[in-house]
Amino acid sequence: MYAQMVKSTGNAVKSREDMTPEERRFQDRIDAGEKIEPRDWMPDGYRQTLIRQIGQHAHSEIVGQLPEANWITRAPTLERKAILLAKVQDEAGHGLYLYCAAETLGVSRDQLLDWLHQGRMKYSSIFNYPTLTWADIGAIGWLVDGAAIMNQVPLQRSSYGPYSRAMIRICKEESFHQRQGYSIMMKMANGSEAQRRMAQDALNRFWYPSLMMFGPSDRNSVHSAQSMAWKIKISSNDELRQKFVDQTAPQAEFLGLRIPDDALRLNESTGHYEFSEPDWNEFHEVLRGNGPCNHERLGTRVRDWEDNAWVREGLMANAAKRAMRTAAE
Ligand code: BYC
Repeated sequence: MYAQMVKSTGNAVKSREDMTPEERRFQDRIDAGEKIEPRDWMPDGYRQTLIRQIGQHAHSEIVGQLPEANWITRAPTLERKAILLAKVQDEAGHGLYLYCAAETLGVSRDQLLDWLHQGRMKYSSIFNYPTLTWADIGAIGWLVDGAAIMNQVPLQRSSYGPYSRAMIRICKEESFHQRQGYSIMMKMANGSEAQRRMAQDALNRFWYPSLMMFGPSDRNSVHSAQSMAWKIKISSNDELRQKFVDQTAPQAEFLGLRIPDDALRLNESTGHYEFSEPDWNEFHEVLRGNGPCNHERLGTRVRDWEDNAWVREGLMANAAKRAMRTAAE
C-alpha cells in the first residue's frame, strides 16, 4: 500500500572512471557549487531522485496539514486559532512551491498526487501519528517543525536551483512555526498541573517519531551516498538527527520537561548529547502503511480530492474560456 513508486538510484556512487563524459562534466559542475537548472542536462538518476524527494516533501506538507487542522476549531483562544490557521495555510503554500519545483523536472502535479493517492509515493512518517490534545499542537510546532528546519536549512544549498530557492522561502516560514509551537509548550509547561502533564505527555509521544523524521541511520540509508555526491542532500540523516537532539535537549530542560530517554546525557568531551535510537521496527511499520493514522490520512486526502473535483473543473473551464477570449481579441 505504501511502496515507493518513484524509484531513484539506490545504487553505489559511480567512480569518475565509470562515468560517461557528460556525467563527468555534470559532476564537475556540482563539485564547483554551480546550480543545476531545469533545462540543463542531468543524469536520469539525478532527475528521478529529485522527483522522489521533492514529491515526497510536497506530499508531507499537504498531509501535514491534517493533524493540525484537527485542532483549528478547538484552539483555546481566538489568537491561537488565528495563528494555527495561518500556519496550516503556510503548509499548503509550501506544498504548492514544492509541486511547482517538481514540475520543472517533467512530472505533473496530477501525476504526483495520483501516485500519492494510490499509496505509491511516500510522505513523512510523522504525520501518521494522532494529535490527541492541544499540547500536541505545541509539540508539533516545537519538535516536528524544529526537525523540519534542521533538515531544510541545508537543503537551501541543494544543487537543484528550483528546490534550493523553494527551501529559502519555506525556511523563513518554518522558523515562525517552530516558535509558535515552543510558545504553546511554554504556556502549557508553566500552567496548571494538568496542563504540565499534557505537555509532558505530548513530548513523550512525539519525541521518537520526531527523531524518525530524519530517516534511517546512515548505515541503512539507501540513497544518502548518491544524493550527497550530487548535493541533493547536504548533510547525512544521523548528522542532522544529532544536531536536532543537541538543540532540543536544552530547550526541554528550559521547559522543565523530561525527554523520555534514560540514556540521554551531554558528553562533555564531544559537546554532543548521547541518546537512544528510535524503534526502527516501528518506523518501517509506519512506512509500510501500518502506523496509527496511515489509513485515515490517505483516506482523507483521497476523499477531499474527489469531493473537490468540481472546483478544479470550474477553474479549468474558466481558464479555457479566458484563453478563447484572448485568442479571439
Ligand atoms: N518518512 O535512503 P534514505 C514538514 C524513506 S514536512 C517517510 O535515507 P533519503 C512539515 C525514504 O524515502 C517535512 N519515509 O532516503 C509539514 C526511502 O524510501 P524509498 C518533510 C522516509 O531520501 C507540515 C527510505 O526511507 N521533509 O516540514 O536519502 C507541518 C530510505 O531512506 C522517511 C522532507 O521531506 C520518513 N521520515 O532521505 C509541519 C525533507 N525517512 O524512497 C512540518 C526532504 C526516510 O527508497 N527529504 N524515508 O522508498 C529528505 O531530506 C530526505 O528524503 C529524507 C530521507 C531525509 C527524509
